[in-house]
Amino acid sequence: MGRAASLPCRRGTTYVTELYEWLRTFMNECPSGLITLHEFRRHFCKGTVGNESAEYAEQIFRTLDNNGDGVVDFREYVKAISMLIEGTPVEKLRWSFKLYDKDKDGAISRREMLEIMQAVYKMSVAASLTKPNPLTAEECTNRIFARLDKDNNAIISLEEFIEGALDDEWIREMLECDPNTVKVERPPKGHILL
Ligand SMILES: [Ca+2]
Ligand SMILES: [Ca+2]
Repeated sequence: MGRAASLPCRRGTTYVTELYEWLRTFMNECPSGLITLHEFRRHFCKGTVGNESAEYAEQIFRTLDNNGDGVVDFREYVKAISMLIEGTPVEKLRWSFKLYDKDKDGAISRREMLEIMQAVYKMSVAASLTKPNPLTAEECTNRIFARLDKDNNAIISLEEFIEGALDDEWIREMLECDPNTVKVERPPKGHILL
């Protein structure tokens, strides 16, 4: 893996580059090789205002912390980053699924999705202000649910999540949860609105 600055800058990699930059900071500041939620949040939220990014950081941390012991080691962290850079679309979607599934019950409820959407939205709000008629986090969650929840049982299973996202570029980009690429503008005319 080269330096973060030399990573290819195609769409969606900004987020990965950022994660990689944090890793470099951790290695300098946490020589124990372990990152606690507190440290992760401190680095993630550096220079940001409000607690939206703190909530989002917490959820990313939970996703990285596989065994839930409140500590992430460098190996877990590096594994996640290399997967986000080189993983297949399905692998990346599996990771995103964990990001949304806060209580780890294997399904995404509307509330779980809305919480993440709201956090990402608040972080992207500066960009969205320039766009006319942005969708709200609620509208966005509703659209994602209408498209992904095929059996209408008010939760999104891993299968529904992956199938639906592979099928629809807008959904996939939204689910990747990259605050840099999240599209909050309304789709162009002619696009089927839900
Ligand atoms: Ca859940
Ligand atoms: Ca369902």
